[in-house]
Amino acid sequence: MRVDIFCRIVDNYGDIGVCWRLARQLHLERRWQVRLWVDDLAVVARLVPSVDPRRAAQHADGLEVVHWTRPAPPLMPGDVVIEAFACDPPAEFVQRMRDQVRPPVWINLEYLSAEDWVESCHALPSPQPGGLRKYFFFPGFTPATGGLLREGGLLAERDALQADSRERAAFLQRIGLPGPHPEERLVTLFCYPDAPATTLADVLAAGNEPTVLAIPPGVAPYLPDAVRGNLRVMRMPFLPQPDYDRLLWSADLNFVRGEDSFVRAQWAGRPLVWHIYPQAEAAHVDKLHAWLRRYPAPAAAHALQGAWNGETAAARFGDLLAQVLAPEVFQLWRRAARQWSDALGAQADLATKLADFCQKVQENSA
Ligand code: TRH
Repeated sequence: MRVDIFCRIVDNYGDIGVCWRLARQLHLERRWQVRLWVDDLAVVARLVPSVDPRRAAQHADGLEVVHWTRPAPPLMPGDVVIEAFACDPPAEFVQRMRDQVRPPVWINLEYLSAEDWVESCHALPSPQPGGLRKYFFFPGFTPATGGLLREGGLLAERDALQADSRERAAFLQRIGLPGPHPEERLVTLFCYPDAPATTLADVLAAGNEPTVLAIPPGVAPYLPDAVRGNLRVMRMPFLPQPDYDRLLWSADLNFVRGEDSFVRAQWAGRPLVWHIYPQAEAAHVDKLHAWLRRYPAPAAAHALQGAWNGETAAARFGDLLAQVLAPEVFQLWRRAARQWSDALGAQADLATKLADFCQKVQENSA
């Protein structure tokens, strides 16, 4: 199968983060020939250093990467067209889709949500001008949704790293985080600017357990790279995606955000705190609570997520954090996080479901 994936970078890294993983998995596990259209190659190069932002057409990691310019290059559509997050492929390309004797299967890959309505909208067709049909594909947390991105060998690789403390130490050393001594707790921090990260650092510094807080470039820039009380703040480089996954697996607690790092932290099987992407009319609040209704963590860990997202004052976040870090609560959370990951891991993954779905639609239209 030949697939065109369209990715428009709205902001940050989540749009390309999701598209790149999907593209790679379709190529590696389904042997699909993938052409990925992206409107901002500089952002891709951040995640995938082998991509050259100055080249309008290139191959990287087994994928064809095309700069989605306006006007777009006049390429012929393949068997499947996936537009990520309703990004609207160019009108001339859609016209070429219409002109095919057998038009491609057209998918709109939607944003992730744990809300119940997702199940009833997943896989619905939407008629388009000129006889085309576009199918809504909704990622989600239940078997009746499109599932979550998860590569075939991911959980086995995670288990191997988590079981091998020497491998973990060598990995952390390689990415420039020497230390975490075996007795040090490792916390990672990836959040939006309005998170109460100062309170996080204060509570960790005043806590009983020595802690390393690893922060990627640009996040909470006001936190100095220094030792304070029981806290060591360490700036890390922006990592390639596979290394970012390994970092999440290596940590005891991960603060993540948006969509893709949020999913990856669930695959780490370790406690996570989610900074949700803010949306108009506070739509994100319902999304946060829909996920919390599914996420099996101790009550204080639930309340902590709301506080991190600004539902209560930063001081309340600090109190809740101190509560969840108490060893007896943290152990419960850690066990629940692993069980949650195992339960999700027993479901089919998004790329598999999407590829199977496209093949079925294609067969039915033959
Ligand atoms: O960067 P994000 O906030 O991205 C998005 C976008 O804002 C998007 O418009 C919005 O719709 C979406 O969130 C919900 O967060 P996210 O989704 O976690 O994407 C970050 C990506 O960056 C993810 O693929 C992991 C990757 N990453 C690395 O590869 N290396 C790193 O060092 C870090 C910190 C992240």
